[in-house]
Amino acid sequence: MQEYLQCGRYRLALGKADRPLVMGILNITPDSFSDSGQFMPLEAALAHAEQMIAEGADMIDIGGESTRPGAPAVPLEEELRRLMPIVYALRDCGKPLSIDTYKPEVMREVLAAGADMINDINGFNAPGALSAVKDSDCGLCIMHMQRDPQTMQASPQYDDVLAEVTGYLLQRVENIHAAGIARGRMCIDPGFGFGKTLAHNLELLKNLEKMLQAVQLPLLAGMSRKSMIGAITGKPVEERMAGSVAAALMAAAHGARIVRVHDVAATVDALKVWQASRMDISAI
Ligand code: 7PM
Repeated sequence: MQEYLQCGRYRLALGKADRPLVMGILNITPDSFSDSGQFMPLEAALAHAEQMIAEGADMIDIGGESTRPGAPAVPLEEELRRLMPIVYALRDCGKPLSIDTYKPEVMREVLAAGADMINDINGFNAPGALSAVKDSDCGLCIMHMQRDPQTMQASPQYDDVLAEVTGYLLQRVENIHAAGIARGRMCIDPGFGFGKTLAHNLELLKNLEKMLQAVQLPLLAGMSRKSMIGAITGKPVEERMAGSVAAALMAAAHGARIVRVHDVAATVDALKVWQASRMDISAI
């Protein structure tokens, strides 16, 4: 198994004995501030990023388009208008910047501005996505999604969710590699909640190591505050921190090397305790 992830200006160590890296979610879509209807002011976004870094985030994931189930697509110009000032303002923050986008034009712009990783919920399937990332040294997060954000949660169906998601990721990794992109730049993501029922999500979570065994690439897990946590706990989105932390720990225990979370401080604490409990006390 690959022990590092090449990520633009950074080569991230993902050692097996260590805890997973924590990717802090910086959401700049209007939905995250439902009362205003405005997108997040630049100062608020920067303050949030700095806070997550102070809390121990290893990388920052910036999303300019809501991928909430049923959400309408955001036009290219609007996505760039939201993202670019933040990318410029944060590029020297000392942590790798990941951009959550599936649009090749956005990939090109943010990479030219200094972004280190492209996190594509669409698995780099858009025409032009691979050529947009090829000539940089950026990291790629390759995620599985069934159908698209508008329709994915209507009635997700699989004969064998683990085999189908694993097979998809294996095939994408092969295609992306064949396009001339090194495996050392790639990580995979089962895409929790992206065209999956609770049963599908749990089947994937319980079997992450099988997926890792098959694909042999670092795995990123994103369950933070998602409806699967709400379905298990019966809690609304603003009360899902403890459930989300538990999910991040379980993903770590099943071999995830990066966890994508909103609640950085709580997750880092929990992962430190998890890590400490796995090793000799003299090593702390
Ligand atoms: C509204 C609802 C906004 C849901 C955003 C979301 C993942 C991701 C997202 C993930 C990777 C969220 C989602 N989820 N990228 N982007 N993996 N790689 O809950 O699971 O954060 S967006």
